[in-house]
Amino acid sequence: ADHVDTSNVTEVSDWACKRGATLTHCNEKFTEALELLQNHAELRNEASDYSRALAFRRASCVLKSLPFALTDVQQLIGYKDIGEHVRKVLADILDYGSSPEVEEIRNSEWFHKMKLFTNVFGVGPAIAKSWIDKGWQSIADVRLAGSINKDWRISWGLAFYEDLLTPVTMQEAEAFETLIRTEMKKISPLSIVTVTGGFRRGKSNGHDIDILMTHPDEGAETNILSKLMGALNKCDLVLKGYFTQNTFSSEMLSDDSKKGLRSHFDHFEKWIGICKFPKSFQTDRKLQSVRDSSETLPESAQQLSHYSRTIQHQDVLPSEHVNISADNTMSPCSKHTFKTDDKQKSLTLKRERTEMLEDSSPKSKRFKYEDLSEKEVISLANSDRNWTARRVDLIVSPYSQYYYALVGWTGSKHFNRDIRLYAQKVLGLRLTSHGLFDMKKGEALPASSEEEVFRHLQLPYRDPMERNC
Ligand code: 8DG
Ligand code: MN
Ligand code: MN
Repeated sequence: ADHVDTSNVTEVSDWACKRGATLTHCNEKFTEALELLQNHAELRNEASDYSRALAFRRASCVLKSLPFALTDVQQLIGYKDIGEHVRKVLADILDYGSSPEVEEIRNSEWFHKMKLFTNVFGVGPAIAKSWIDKGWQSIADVRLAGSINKDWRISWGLAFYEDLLTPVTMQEAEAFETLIRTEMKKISPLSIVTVTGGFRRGKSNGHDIDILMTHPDEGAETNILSKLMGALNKCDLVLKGYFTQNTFSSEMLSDDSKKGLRSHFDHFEKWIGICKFPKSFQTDRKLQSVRDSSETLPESAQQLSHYSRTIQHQDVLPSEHVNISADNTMSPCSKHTFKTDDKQKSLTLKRERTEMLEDSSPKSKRFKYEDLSEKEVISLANSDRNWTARRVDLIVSPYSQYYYALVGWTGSKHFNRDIRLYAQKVLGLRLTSHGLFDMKKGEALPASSEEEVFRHLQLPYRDPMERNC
C-alpha cells in the first residue's frame, strides 16, 4: 500500500454527469455489492434510508468511472462520494473477498421476499411489507389470497408475474419498435419514434421498453398517441394500461416549489401499460415465423402477418425521416430536411378524416381487454398462448421539448438525478424532461439537439452509452 498511485485523483470530477459511466467497467464486484446495499436501503424505505441509498449509489458511480480495477481503498482518497461506511465495505471485499454486511443482506429472507414482492408491477415497499406482515412467503401465497386490491396493475402484475419478470430482450425491443414505426408512419408520416431508456444506453435487456415520440410540427403531436393505441388494439397487442394527459404548463416555471424540482415525474402525455408481444418477436425481428404460420393462427396473428410484409418491404427502402434515434444533429429549425411526400400526406389526411367518423361511434369499450375481471385476467394468463406480456411506456413530447425529453427518458435514473442537481447547484438552472429553465429570468433555454442540451449545461457531451451511472 506504500506505492498506491493517486495521481488521477484530482482529475476526476465530483459530478457523475461530468465523468460518465459505461455499462461495463472493471469494478463490477464492488459496484454489485454497493448496489445491493442501495437496493436494501430503498426497500427498507424508512426515515434516513433515502439518503443512505443515494450515498451507496454515488459511491457505486465513482467506482464505475474509475479507469482501473480497485486494489486498495487508498486509491479512493480525495473522492467526496466515498464515505466511511463504503470504505469499510470495499476494504472487506478487498481483504476477505466479501463483505459480511453485504452477505448478511444477500442471505436475508426479508430481503428476498421484499425483492420478490416489489417485482410485481404496481407494488412498492409499503405494499410488499404489508404482504410480509400477512405471513405470505411467495407469489403463490399472494395469488391464493385472491382479490386483495383495487389497483389493476397489481392484479395484472400478479397474473403475468413470470412474463413480466423475464427481461425484455433487445430483439423484442427492435421488433416492437419496428411495429410502432410502421404504425406511426401510417398515422402521421413525419412523426419521430425513438427507443429510449436502458436500450438506448446499450443495455441488452430491460424490465420494459420506453418509446418517445414527437412530431416536427409543434402541436401535431397531440393526437398521435390515442391513434397509435387504437392501431395497436386493432392488431390485438394491447392488454391493459392507462393514459395520462399532458399537464405541463409554463405557469409551473414560476412555481418555485421544491416539490416540483425534486419530482422525477414529468408531465408528458403518455401511455403506461402492458402489451402482448407475439413469441415471434423473440426470434425474428421481421416476424417471418408469424407470416409463415398465419393460416393456423387466430385473427391477431393474421393481422401481424400483414406487418411482416410491410416491415420487410420497408426494410429495403432507404431509411429516411423516421429514422432519427441515432441522429442527434437534426434540429427543429431544419424542418426542410424532412422529406414530405404530398401524396402520402393527403392520403393520411383522408384516412384521418375517416377515422374521426369511425371514432364517433359509441366508446363504451376502447380496448379489448380493458374491462376483464380479475378472474378473467388470470384465465387469460393461464391460457395456451403464443405471446408474452410486456411492460411498455409510450411518451409523447412536443418538439420544442423533445431533446430534453430525450435526455430525461434515456436516463439512467442516477444520471438524471446528478445532472439535474449539477444544473441547480452549479448553474442555478432547473433541468427537467421539459427543458432547462432560468427561474430568475423566467426564461427557457431551447435546444435542438442533445449536444445543445449539454452545451447549455457547460458539460462535455456524453453519448447515451456513457450515461450508465
Ligand atoms: P430498465 O427498464 O432497462 O430496467 O431501465 P431504464 O429503462 O433505465 O428505466 P425506466 O424505469 O424504464 O426509466 C427510463 C428513464 O425514464 C429513467 O431514466 C427515468 C426517466 N423518466 C423521465 N420521466 C419519467 C417518469 O415520469 N416516470 C418514469 N418511470 N421514468 C421517467 O424522464
Ligand atoms: Mn426502461
Ligand atoms: Mn420505463
